[in-house]
Amino acid sequence: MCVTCGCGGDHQHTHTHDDNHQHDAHDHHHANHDVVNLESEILAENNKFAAQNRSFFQAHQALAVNFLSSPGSGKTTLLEETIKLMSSTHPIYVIEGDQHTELDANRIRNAGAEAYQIQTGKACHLDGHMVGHALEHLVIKDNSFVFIENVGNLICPALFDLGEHAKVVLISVTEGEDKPLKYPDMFFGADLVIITKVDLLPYLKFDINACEANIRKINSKAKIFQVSASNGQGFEAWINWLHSAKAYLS
Ligand SMILES: Nc1nc2c(ncn2[C@@H]2O[C@H](COP(=O)(O)OP(=O)(O)OP(=O)(O)O)[C@@H](O)[C@H]2O)c(=O)[nH]1
Ligand SMILES: [Mg+2]
Repeated sequence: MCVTCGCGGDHQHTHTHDDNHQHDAHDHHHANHDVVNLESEILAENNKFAAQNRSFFQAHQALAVNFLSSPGSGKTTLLEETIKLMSSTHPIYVIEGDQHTELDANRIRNAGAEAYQIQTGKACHLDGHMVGHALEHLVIKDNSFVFIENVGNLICPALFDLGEHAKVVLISVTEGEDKPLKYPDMFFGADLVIITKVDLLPYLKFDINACEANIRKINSKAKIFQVSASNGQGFEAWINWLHSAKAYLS
């Protein structure tokens, strides 16, 4: 997680070449132990905020969905098209997570939904605390949909419960069918996996059956949809899934 990869802001520490030479096996043992303890503390703290968010969503009967993928898989585009189809009949709010910029929140506003942008700075994932703050900036109506677009990253965001009802993991056809095997934590936690940009399949060597088989090796229960935001393929199944998940709340 971020403690290990060094992108966690407050907990960041850097190693120099000289430092590495001075470490002996004993130091490494202690360092690893400290890292494990720190990871546990961070995740335990996160879980408290996630529980608060979960209570908030439940009190408002708001379906909260956490969208996860590598950068550029099509999270914002999927949300834009979803908002265009649903926002006239359902209140939709989007919490956007990116390291920098307000670009995705602006795209969501242009598509017709309220959005709040979290800029994570050094951190490579959203956490429960950040999402709790974002919720203070949105006046969430009852019976709504709250979509949380996580920072594009297939590793760290998998570890952080945000209090969401469902995790939707996207993988685009340009990424390679091996990604579920290389980043198993992300795919293991998914309630739904959406294979995106399927309109591009005729131009690629991507083997979609192999990709689905790889997802199944990691996660035998998640639903898998094939979707294109460019030509609308798969959107009916996706929107139906959202409504079913929402109905399950009440
Ligand atoms: N051909 C095709 N292109 C798509 C599709 N969905 C998204 N794209 C393109 O993929 C690129 C990235 O899409 P985004 O929606 O910004 O991806 P993202 O996952 O939100 O990216 P980050 O927020 O940076 O992680 C854009 O150029 C989109 O137009 C699709 O279904 N088909
Ligand atoms: Mg985006």
